[in-house]
Amino acid sequence: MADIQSTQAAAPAIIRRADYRVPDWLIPDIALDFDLDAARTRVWSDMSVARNGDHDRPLRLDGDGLVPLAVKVDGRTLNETEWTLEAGALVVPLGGATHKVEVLVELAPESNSKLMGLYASGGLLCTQCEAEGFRRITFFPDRPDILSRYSVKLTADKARYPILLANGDPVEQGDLEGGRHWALWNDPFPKPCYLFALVAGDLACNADRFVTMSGREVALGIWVREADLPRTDHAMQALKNSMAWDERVYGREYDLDVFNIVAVADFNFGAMENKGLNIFNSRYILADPETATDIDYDGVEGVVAHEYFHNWSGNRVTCRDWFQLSLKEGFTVFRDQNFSADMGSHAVKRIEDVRILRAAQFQEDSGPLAHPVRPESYMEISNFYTATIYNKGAELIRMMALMLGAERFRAGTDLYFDRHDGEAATCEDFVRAMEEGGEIDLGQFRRWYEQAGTPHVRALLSHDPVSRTAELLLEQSVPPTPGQPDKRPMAIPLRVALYDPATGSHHGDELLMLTEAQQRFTFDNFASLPILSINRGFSAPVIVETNRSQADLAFLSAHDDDPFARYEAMQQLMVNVLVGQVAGQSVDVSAVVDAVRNTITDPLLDPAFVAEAVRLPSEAYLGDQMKQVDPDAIHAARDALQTRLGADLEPLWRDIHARTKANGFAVSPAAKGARKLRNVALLYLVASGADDGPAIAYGQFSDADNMTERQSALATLASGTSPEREAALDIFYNRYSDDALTLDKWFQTQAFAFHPDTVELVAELGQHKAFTLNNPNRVRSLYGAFAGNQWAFHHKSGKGYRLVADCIIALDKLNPQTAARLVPPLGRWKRFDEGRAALMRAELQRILNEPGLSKDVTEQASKSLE
Ligand code: 0A1
Ligand code: ZN
Repeated sequence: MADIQSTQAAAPAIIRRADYRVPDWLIPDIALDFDLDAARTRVWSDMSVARNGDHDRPLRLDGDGLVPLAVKVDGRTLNETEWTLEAGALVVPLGGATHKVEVLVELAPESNSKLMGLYASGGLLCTQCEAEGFRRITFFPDRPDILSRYSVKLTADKARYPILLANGDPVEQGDLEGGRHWALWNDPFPKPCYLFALVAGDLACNADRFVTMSGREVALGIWVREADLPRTDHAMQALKNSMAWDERVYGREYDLDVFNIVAVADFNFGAMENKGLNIFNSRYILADPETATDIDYDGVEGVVAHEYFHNWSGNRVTCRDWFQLSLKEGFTVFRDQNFSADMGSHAVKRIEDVRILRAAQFQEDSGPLAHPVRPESYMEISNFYTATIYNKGAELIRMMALMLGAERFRAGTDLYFDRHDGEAATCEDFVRAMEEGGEIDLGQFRRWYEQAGTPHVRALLSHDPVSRTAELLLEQSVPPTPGQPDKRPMAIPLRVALYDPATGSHHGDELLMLTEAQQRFTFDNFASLPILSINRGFSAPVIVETNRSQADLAFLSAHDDDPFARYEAMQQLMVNVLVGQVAGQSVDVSAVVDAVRNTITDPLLDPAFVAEAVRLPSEAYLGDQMKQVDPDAIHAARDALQTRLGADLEPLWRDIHARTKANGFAVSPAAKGARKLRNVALLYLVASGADDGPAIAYGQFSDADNMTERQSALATLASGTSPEREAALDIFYNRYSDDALTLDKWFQTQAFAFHPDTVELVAELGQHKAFTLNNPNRVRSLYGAFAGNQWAFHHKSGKGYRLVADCIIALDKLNPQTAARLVPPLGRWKRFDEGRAALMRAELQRILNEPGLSKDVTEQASKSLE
């Protein structure tokens, strides 16, 4: 008994939204003095503290792994009986209304493998504070509703750390004896501590400038290792475009005199919007044709924009508590999505975003980790940086924008920014600003923030020849999710058009508001049953089931004037065939072949759209359409359809592949579209089984002047067993073994490959000399990619599960945040057969049995077992 107790840690505490209380103490000002060194950094903090309200509670400063070396109140050093440490926090009883409190701590950045707080990465020292990393730097009330003015002094060895950066504007700098130097930074805007940042290191700068709409000049800097400087131009252009876009579209101007971005190699997420000093995972800054794909270029543009846009949606108006995370993240994703659409193609961007939503968020919403956009509770907030908070959150904003229309939506956002500037706000504040600014009632709409789960909408269209009317019956239901067995009807905005088969055109695009469990809508003047185009533009994040025939879908795939609906019709056509085949039905494949032929031979279509439309739905998406996922049958059916499309249309693919070869490299939307289509053509050409397929792929791999075509050719070869496969992988490795970001692609491509031995190959790659658990990008490239490869990960032996669980257990000791993000694929056991489900559960249990397991992984694994 005693043994069991000693190995089982207490269950982590649950934090609840309902428990929110205003802070006991405010910190209007803080001065931080860092004496920086990788092995031993001293942090002196000097805070003005002010009692908030009438109470006698002590000052409680959060801390994580810190020991106070000195504590002073109003200039007097306290002895050790005058403060206590409670669960890591420093508790100091104080008598007055305001005090000056000083604390000294010491840190060891080079041994901080969690990458939270102050840590070392490739010779740099940098910070990550969101969500609760500031408490690993100094004692402080680490909650986003405490806004303080920061003044930060950095001192360090000048040769090793010639550049010293912090938030805000630079004030002064100077040299010291012993080869040391210092810099002082001041941020005039009160901010929550999660936006604090510093960077020290040997960095080179891509310097530029931006003149704001009121004529102020802002100095822009992108700081990287000297050798990476040539790879920063795309990020700089994206930054300037973002600044101009936010002025034009939202009337939001930048507010400091400098805006700095630093790229670091070791980073848990994509990037961080620290005030005036964004810190990025280098994969979202560095891009050149030799090493970055078009997806990477778009990622850089989108993430640079995202972090920049946070300056208003997140920094100037921040979150009251972490349950409001989607207030800043959902809105900012919506903003970056629209920015990227404006920079390229709206149609293609929408298709890409919906694909991501379905792959990540719909899966989350239908599994054990489902939670509302505004959650009610958590154990570890880092686990809530999810597709639901980000991507579904963005869909909520999009629906409001659609219901309000552009002008009233802008009135709503203006009101929101004006009313809450300098405040820590809530999702409710945002909705209220939309209601008042946009003059609309969002009463029922608020359920989108409360209820988890993806709504299902059944749409049945019928026709009455006597009255010449069409009737659309809509029924909605929201499936039960953890803690929410019963759901109420949602307010669902559905864009709909009815195509008249006689004329081939529709009678106008309408916005229907579905608010009841069941609702009927009638449409006049139809001589015969029209064809339903529904959820156009993906106007609501729902799953729509219709009674449309394959012929209707074929019609829409050729004629729908809404590009998303046209794409969707094509995908549904393919889904019906593939799901039918997996279920053992005999289905007519020719409708798909014809639709693909029509699409690739339509000269009026944008090649990027064509490429999206003719790609087969992913294996995971097909799994989502089935009651129980059968990974092997799905793989076999999809592979067979790919082969059939390849073979039946082989001359067309050959022609497209030859014709889309560019003369020189460009990153324009047109050039990117051509490459996208070229890569799809190559895929089908190889899938066709044509003898020269692998040689053509190898030719593209060797001749390409850009990574988009090279990696795509490599991926196509990696999914086969031709001799060209090994040759290309070796060449790729040797060419890029010194370039971490590009080497990640080598790992990722193999982990994603449809190869019979992928599990064994991934196991070997985990032992490769270039593999390390210390770099999150490398871990995600191998194990993250592998867990997304449905066919390989769900190998019925369970060896794929074991591999990922082993990684989670090992990684948890170093970096719990990144380890926890690998858990969700194991939690989908309810969707699989009993054998697989048992194996997945066993791995989750094995993880939970690990002594000393982090709160992060404990939360994800225990919820996944429920
Ligand atoms: N706010 C950032 C995301 C982010 C969250 C936590 C982090 O800690 C490891 C890092 C970044 C964004 O939305 O970009
Ligand atoms: Zn964000």
